[in-house]
Amino acid sequence: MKMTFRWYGDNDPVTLDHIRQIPEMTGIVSAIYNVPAGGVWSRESIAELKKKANDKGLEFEVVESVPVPEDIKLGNEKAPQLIENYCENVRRLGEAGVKCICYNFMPVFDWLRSELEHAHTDGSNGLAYDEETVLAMNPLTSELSLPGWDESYTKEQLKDLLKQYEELGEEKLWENVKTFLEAVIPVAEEAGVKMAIHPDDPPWGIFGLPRIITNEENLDRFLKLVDSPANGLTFCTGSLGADPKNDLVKMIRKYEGRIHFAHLRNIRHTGPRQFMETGHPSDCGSLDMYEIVKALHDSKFDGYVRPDHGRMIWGEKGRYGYGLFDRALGATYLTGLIEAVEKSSK
Ligand code: DNO
Repeated sequence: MKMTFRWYGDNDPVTLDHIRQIPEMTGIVSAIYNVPAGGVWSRESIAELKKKANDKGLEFEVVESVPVPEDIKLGNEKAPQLIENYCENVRRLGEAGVKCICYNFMPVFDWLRSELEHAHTDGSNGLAYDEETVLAMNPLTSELSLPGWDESYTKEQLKDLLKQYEELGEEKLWENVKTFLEAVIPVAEEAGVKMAIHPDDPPWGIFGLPRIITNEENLDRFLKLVDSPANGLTFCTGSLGADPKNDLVKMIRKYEGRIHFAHLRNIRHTGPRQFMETGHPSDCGSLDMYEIVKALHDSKFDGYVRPDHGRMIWGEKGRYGYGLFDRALGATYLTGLIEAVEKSSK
């Protein structure tokens, strides 16, 4: 397993110098951020990002994300050209030595939370989710804005998108993801790139939006749409684990060979459809991180791992979920778990 760290580029308050000093860190997970979803990334910008990482002794083998534009998910008349652009990005990234691309197929919103600075008893704070609060922010019926998304869309755009997806429905979304995979996976195979879809976060539908990458049954269906190792998963424990019905350890063992990237973080269930993000160690939350790492090890997972959302600790003010300190603690804890699991199974 290769330990990696997400880096948001030159505007990220977390620097490559910070990242390289975290023990056992092998590389960054990053993207080209100044091209809107659907655009083609220039070879120069990819090479420049790689060079920046390499100059600091870090690899650049994982991209998170090449975003999938809404037009592809909606399968409208713009989709074929945009899928072609997507394929071109996969080719270019493969040429530059990228081995894994993380992406998602979540309509409109990527992750959703009700609170970005939920206060913990130890004085730290982090992201939290409470279904009732989120539902009260339904863009169709309320003027409240969703934390983290208030600047991304106007109310009118949101309403329009929500309507389009309501008309689309879940089965059509499945068809559209199949069309996408049928075009992209052969290109990825040729480029030596593993595609790794990120689960929906949280893993259930909200505001009538269809969400399909949510549970074992749907992951089974997804992996069969195009049955190739290049069509794989980002196994995000915090996202899938938000639904206590998801048996993460069983799923990891089942998807041997199809998990290419693991986002390892803990959450604490605080009620039905209610959770908060905690420190990474098992005792901090509801997920057994030791069993998760052990299942990855037992299923011969040799892909990329990264700590995921961290809390804000020690007075840090940073990008929500992506500060330095708690993620660095998470990385170090995970490195310890990996060493223990590896040595005890020799
Ligand atoms: C949240 C992240 C997600 C992830 C995308 C992948 O913090 O894990 O935003 O990057 O869903 O496309």
